[in-house]
Amino acid sequence: MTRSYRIAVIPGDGIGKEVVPEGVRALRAAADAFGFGLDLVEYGFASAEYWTEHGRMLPEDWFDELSGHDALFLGAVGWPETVPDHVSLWGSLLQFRRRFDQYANVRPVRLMPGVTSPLAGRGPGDIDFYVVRENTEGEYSSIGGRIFEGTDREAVVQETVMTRTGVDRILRYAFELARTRDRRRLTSATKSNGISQTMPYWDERVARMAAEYPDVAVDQYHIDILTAHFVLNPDRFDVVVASNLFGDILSDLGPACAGTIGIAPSANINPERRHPSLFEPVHGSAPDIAGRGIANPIGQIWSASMMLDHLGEREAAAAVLRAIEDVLAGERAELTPDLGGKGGTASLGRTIAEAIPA
Ligand code: GGG
Repeated sequence: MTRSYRIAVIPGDGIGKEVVPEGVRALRAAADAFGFGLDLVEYGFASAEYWTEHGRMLPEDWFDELSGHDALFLGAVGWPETVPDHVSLWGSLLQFRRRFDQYANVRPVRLMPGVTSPLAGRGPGDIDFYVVRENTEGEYSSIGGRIFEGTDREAVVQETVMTRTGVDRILRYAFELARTRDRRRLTSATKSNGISQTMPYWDERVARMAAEYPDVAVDQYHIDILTAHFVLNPDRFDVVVASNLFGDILSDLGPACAGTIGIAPSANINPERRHPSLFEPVHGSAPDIAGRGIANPIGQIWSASMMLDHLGEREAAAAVLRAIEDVLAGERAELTPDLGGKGGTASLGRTIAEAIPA
């Protein structure tokens, strides 16, 4: 065996703990089938349990510890009963994205065979696009504060930060992705009619970069009407590039239009490969269904496929995705309830792993 990858496995909270083992099962099946090695190191931090024990989400040496891995494989973070959501997210996932400069959050949105879209008359092939979300700045700046707390004059401010470097590099990533696609179309999410400083700046940078990509057709929509078009005309989109918050919202709405958020994967990429990239499903920890064994593991398994692709295991990545497609198109009863089936997390995960060719 010549190739081997060291992967940090971080289940996190809630259904993260249930779907991550299914992602790992698919990874192991792919490694056996395609002849590469895996050194999987599981970490219990970035979870409510860790917070309860240590009063923080991550150990002090987390950056050095995780830097030694080829990639990070995360489930979900958030357990509001124990830790306020902004504390858990800023104490873990957002630290990973920032410190490892994972500035491109790539989220495919695809109506898969066998999955029913809630949008009338849509079938496989009708919805197939990417949301490319800026992942390190924008509305998620953490700059702000409160004054006059507890008085009638109580006030709170939070700033949006867009840097030229930050905007240009995510736009370039999205333009380059659009170039690899048949339709070569890029849509920019804006709100420059209402947000009068940052969004006009975003639009200016889009226009400037578009001149470098004459082969890519570019349009832009204000975020409000863009969400309507996601529902009414999802076939219009190919690559959608958006700021941190807009991208977060669009990448939940897109998969919901394509049947279920439960299957949606994401890759938090450091394109320069100076740091490990992170792979996680789009969904969160879902406290409402955690512990019931019915969470859909496909978002996690598809994220495993994206991780393999990033590591250069292209055939293995394609085989995992094909296994997902085959199972989705097969026996309905095996699927989890969000897909109309009667199956559970582990049984669906096992079925997909067994469909990865040996
Ligand atoms: N698996 C993704 C996850 O745990 N998401 C929690 C969440 O709320 N994320 C917000 C974000 O991605 O900005």
